[in-house]
Amino acid sequence: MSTSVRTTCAYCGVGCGILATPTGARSASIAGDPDHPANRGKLCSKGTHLGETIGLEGRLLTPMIGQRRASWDKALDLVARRFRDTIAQHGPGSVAFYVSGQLLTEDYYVANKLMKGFIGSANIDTNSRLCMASAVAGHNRAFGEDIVAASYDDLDAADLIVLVGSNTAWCHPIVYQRIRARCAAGAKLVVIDPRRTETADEADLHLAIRPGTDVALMNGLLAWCREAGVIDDVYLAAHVATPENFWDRVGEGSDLWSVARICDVPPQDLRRFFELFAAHPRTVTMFSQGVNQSLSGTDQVNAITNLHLATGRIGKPGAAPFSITGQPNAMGGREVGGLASSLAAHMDFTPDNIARVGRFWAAPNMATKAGLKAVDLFRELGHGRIKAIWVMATNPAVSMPDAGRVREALAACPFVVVSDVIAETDTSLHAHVRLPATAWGEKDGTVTNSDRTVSRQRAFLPPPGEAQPDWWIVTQVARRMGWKTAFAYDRAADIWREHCRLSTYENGGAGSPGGRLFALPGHAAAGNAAYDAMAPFRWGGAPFADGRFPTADGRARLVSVAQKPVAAPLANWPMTLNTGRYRDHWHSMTRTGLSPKLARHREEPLVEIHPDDAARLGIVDRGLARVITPQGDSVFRASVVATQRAGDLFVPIHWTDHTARGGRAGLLPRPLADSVSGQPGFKLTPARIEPVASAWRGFAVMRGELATMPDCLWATRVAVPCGTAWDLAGDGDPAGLETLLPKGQRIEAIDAARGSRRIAILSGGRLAAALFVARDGALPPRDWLVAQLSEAVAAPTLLAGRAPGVQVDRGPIVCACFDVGLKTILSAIADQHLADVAAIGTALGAGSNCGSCRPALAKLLASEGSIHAA
Ligand SMILES: Nc1nc2c(c(=O)[nH]1)N[C@H]1C(S)=C(S)[C@@H](COP(=O)(O)OP(=O)(O)OC[C@H]3O[C@@H](n4cnc5c(=O)[nH]c(N)nc54)[C@H](O)[C@@H]3O)O[C@H]1N2
Ligand SMILES: Nc1nc2c(c(=O)[nH]1)N[C@H]1C(S)=C(S)[C@@H](COP(=O)(O)OP(=O)(O)OC[C@H]3O[C@@H](n4cnc5c(=O)[nH]c(N)nc54)[C@H](O)[C@@H]3O)O[C@H]1N2
Ligand code: SF4
Ligand SMILES: [Mo]
Repeated sequence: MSTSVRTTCAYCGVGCGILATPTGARSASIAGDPDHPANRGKLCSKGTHLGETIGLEGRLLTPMIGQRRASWDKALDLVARRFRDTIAQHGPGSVAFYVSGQLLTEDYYVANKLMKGFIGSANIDTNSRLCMASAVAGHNRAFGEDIVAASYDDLDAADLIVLVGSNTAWCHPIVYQRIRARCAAGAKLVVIDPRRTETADEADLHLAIRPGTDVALMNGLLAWCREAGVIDDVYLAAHVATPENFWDRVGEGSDLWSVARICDVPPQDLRRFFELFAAHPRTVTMFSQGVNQSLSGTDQVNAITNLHLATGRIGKPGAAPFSITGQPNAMGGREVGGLASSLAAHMDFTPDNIARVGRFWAAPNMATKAGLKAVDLFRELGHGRIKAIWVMATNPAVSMPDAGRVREALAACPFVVVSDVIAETDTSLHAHVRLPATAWGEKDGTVTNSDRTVSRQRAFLPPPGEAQPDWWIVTQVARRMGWKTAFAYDRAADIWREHCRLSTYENGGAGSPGGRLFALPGHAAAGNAAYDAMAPFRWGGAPFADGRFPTADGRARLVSVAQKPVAAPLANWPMTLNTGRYRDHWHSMTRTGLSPKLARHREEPLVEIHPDDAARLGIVDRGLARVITPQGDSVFRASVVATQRAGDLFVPIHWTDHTARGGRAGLLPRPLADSVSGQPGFKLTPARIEPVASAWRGFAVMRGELATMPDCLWATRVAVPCGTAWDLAGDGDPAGLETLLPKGQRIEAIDAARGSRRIAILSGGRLAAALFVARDGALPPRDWLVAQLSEAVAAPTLLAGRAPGVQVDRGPIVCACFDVGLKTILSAIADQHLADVAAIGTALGAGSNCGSCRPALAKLLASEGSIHAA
């Protein structure tokens, strides 16, 4: 019998502990680790279904040079040689690494060391630039070091939780459950988000502010606190440096009425927020991408830190600003210094730090200044000044702003290396060399979550094919570039120990010259067995409890920030485009796209639009619409919803050229970034939208994958049990699609009058594929045909698209764990008089496992309740 392995979830920065029990060569059962402090046994829908994503489908299993398999020796030699030659010819600034918060700390450490200490450039940036850079810069400005001031325990002690620009219910579901538990005990929840998300739905107060007006809101609150006597003058005098004229600047235009006008929220709601804030000293303000991903991101972060410092709500239980991180190891990346703007171990590029790190590494070529930040890095790539780039564990062709230009830049770059676990991504299409990395479940190392808790990711599956850990790949290249002893690690634990030693090296702690709070004392001495057995631990304890900050004078800083003028809508670009995440998908879907269960929550990329805008522009719900910005355009399916503000659009970031013909959010944002942090403003892009008519609609279902992306207006893929399903629409003749179908016995029904064509391909008596196309739009639901893919003998009614007899349409899936559809839930609520989420759980199972759908169930209950009350 297999024993369980304790590891950490592959997805978000909540950092939930997992017990993985192998059940076969490539399968495992997944459960929450009851002993992990981040989740105490719970998992959300994504974590729960990790077991569905550990097969070998789509994996890169051998090194590839171009389209040919290569030995590791050949591939590594080639990478080392091309980097060495490029550096010799054009200098260290002509090469770059673009890495990721999905690397483990050990991987990250060696990549950073190689670039900044040995190649001699700081051109290593990470996708955390797109994610956390504004929080890092804001922390540095306010506290003197990138310190997350809170822990999850603070949520348990808070009386008011303010979520700013964070769809926590979808993106950090287990933290959200903790917040809900605290609210059940009486804490208040305020959500500040232009969209009425499921997170906002359950809040005591939702402020649907005009996008990009967070500074005005927070400054308004600060000014109001001053009037209301909520400022902690004693704390300020003892622990905080206040710039000259700070209060005058906060006061400018910050009266309640002006702020309500700028933020476009009802003054009474604003007042209620201010009063809630005043009444609850134990406030946690948690923020993520609605704050960070802005051209004013750093100012927005500091508008929040200002509030907490000025009211003394920091360093006390239940009171802190809390930057919640996105990726599983976004924090570990910050700790090793993986951003181009930091050096290593929370040190920046001062001469003392450069000398110190150089001494520690015995480095021959220390970088002497910050490197190129992601947006600049890809711009320089496009200009031909970066001549070799190595991309690890990220998909910039999808996730960078202005991704169309990023693709062109990658295509033109003389030497592109991609380390990934997946063979074909939108980025690796441009790679000269592809290196197969071990994936979650196969790799071994550490990650740090949002609240500074370090946990082990442990292997519970053997590495498939020739895949190798990222740290191994990097050190092999470093050795081949000539730095054998500096990269002579045998195992991840060797790197961990060195990372811990650097964290305490010449580090007298906060307040001492060169001192920093980030330190991992005691861990450098851990032997291999201790590393393997390492229990989760949080570094930094409860920061700032003593009122001392890691600045030269030990004081925190208030930072003067002012709201940028809100631009009037532009003639050609009257709308603002917001981008973000779905509950059950992760980024470019290389993992979640494999799970039929996770696919069901949102099967297609939708553009959400307010009903007034839709009516004015002739856009209909479930019709197609093209979103256009100065950068590019992409087609989405329209979702007309009152949860959007009028004038705003929202699209998800998850679809790629491998999963859709449209739905490409990355093509749309501008390559503009916050001037302090370099983080792109993904949440606000001037845009317009227009309806798209199609001559026909259709779908395909098949065992396995389509050979190529259908060449039509709209095609989106979803994983289904035993295969894939495609939603299709187009102009012209749909007949071309038939060539995509597999070979086999073909049956078909054509109704020329109605323009409908139904084809099924049978193989060995089983359904292999079906293609249904209709000009009049009438198509049967595809669920039954999908189910036929799993049947040993195909039903005789294939071309009817349904079983003989009664049909049950479950509607879109709400609960991914128990596969319960919207229509099933609505009829159970009505028929069985279900009154609360728990009753739905008892009746249908929905919501009783991971809990990710509980906010959606609550919303359904509320809407049903209002229907019955009416
Ligand atoms: N399901 C799922 N979970 C994830 C991920 C995933 O891909 N899928 N990714 C992980 C990663 S890497 C990250 S970074 C996190 C991100 O987690 P979140 O930050 O919660 O997610 P987003 O959907 O990007 O954006 C959050 C919200 O910001 C709002 N917003 C937009 N503009 C503004 C504004 O001007 N002001 C304010 N106050 N709000 C605004 C958006 O409407 C959106 O609802 O999620 C992590 N968790
Ligand atoms: N428009 C818009 N764009 C955004 C955002 C937004 O809100 N709006 N959000 C931004 C944010 S916050 C983020 S974090 C980024 C995320 O964007 P990306 O980092 O580009 O997204 P992923 O799909 O997670 O890419 C991870 C890649 O690493 C591979 N991989 C997984 N595990 C490993 C491993 O162990 N080793 C190696 N070598 N490879 C591995 C996966 O197969 C995948 O190809 O997107 C950013 N882009
Ligand atoms: S909240 Fe969900 S996705 Fe995030 S770490 Fe926990 S189980 Fe994984
Ligand atoms: Mo992120």
